[in-house]
Amino acid sequence: MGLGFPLWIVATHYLNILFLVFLARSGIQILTAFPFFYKNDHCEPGKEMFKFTRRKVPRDRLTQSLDWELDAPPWLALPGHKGIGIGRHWHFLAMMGWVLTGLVYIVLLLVTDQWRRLVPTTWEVFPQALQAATTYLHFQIPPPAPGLPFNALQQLAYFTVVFLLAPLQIATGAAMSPAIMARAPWYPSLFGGKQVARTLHFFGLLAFTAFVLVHTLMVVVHGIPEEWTRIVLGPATGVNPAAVAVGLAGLLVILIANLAAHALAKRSPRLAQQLLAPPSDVLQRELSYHLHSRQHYPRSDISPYHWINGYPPPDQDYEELAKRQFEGYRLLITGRVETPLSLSLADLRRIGYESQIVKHNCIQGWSGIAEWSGVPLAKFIEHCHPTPEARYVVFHGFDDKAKTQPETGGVGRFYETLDLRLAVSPQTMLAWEMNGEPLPIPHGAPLRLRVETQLGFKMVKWIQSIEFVDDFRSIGLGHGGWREDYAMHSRVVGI
Ligand SMILES: Nc1nc2c(c(=O)[nH]1)N[C@H]1C(S)=C(S)[C@@H](COP(=O)(O)O)O[C@H]1N2
Ligand SMILES: [Mo]
Repeated sequence: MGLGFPLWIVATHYLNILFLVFLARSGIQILTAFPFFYKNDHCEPGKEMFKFTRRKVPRDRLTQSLDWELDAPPWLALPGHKGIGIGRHWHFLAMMGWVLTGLVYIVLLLVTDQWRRLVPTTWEVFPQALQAATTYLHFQIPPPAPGLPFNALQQLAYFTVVFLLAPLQIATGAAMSPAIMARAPWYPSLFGGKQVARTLHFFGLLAFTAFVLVHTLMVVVHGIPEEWTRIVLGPATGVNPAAVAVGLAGLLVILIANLAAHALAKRSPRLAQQLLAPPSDVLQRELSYHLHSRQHYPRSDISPYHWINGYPPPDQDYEELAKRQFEGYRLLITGRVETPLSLSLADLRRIGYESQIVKHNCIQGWSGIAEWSGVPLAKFIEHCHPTPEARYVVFHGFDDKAKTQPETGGVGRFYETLDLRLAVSPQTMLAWEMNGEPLPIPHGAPLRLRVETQLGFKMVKWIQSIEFVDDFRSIGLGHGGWREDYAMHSRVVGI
């Protein structure tokens, strides 16, 4: 049997194009949220490997990472502008479709003899590929390799993309997940750390793009109507106008799908969040609830600079407290508890005290290592005696986002919710010290949350009160947190 294109190759090839387009465009959206690339996980301004902004990060005044998010052009990024929330939903949805397509493809390759198309079975492939390259450089088309529908250079290129580039792209993607990194800090180190993994992930995008461009060019060079017919019809030879039309229609569907994705994000970001997020929410929940944080970085790994996100509360009541070193601070505990409580920092310290040196991961892409000390949340919750109806813990900040981040149009005080299950997981704590000092105001004084398997926005700073609830839908806009309400993020963020 000749190694033509069976229908399943035609189908997986098409799905691959569809998913790669969505992956690339949403990936660009995500990376523009933090246009700096670092060679280590400290992300110290001025020490970038490269960056996509001319502006310089000031070191003499407070600056939050959100102020550095780019306004991504919608023709390039999905959904465009500052749309990382919906960009992530598209990225993870397309990722799941792409991985599934890839698995079906690989399994079918192996159970048929089609794997011979891609896997070279002789070292001769290298000199033959070189020969083919030379022929191309002389503007001629090399003949197919013996027994193959294409030449040795094509075979090598396809092998590299399927068996090296694609797995590497998945591996570097996983190396950025806070849940995976919290459970297995050695894993991102395989790539030289999270920031190097992020850079490699971006280079992977460039490599895919280069491959697609050259591959498309080659289809044109090898003779567009015949090659095009084969892409659609498989082993057919000659030119089939109907097949050419079907192929073009396939591309048109991809274009329309992209336009529809933009329209959805623009008309109803909320609907986009609710339609697109559920599949990857399942994955994020699995990771977050089953991978427990066990990070113990040495003190020498503490970052010399730690980015912030969220500006301190500008209100008078908060400033009064800060002026007195938070002496009068009382943490209020309300909701579904046997008795409401009001605790001072000294009270909290009597409940428990632990330290942890861990890596923080912001959804925008930056990281930083610090030591955080305070009371483990599991111990604190025991002390609060929540009633059996309590299912979620809500953390309310002092900061009114209408004042500290007016450009989003969001209102109300910052808040986030945790499922009780996640709340009692290891290394989740209420911290009042950072790097052995009282918590600095920009990092959340007097009290902040640490949840080490999650992205940074879950870790509420400037905590004013903690509420146990059986349902979070009546709080804020009802989606489980301020960033879920206004930035369309998912409520559980282990990736
Ligand atoms: N109250 C409050 N907490 C907050 C935020 C905020 O805006 N307000 N931003 C969150 C985000 S997006 C991140 S990444 C972390 C950053 O923590 P850091 O500023 O201490 O580095 O805080 C989180 N906690
Ligand atoms: Mo963040």
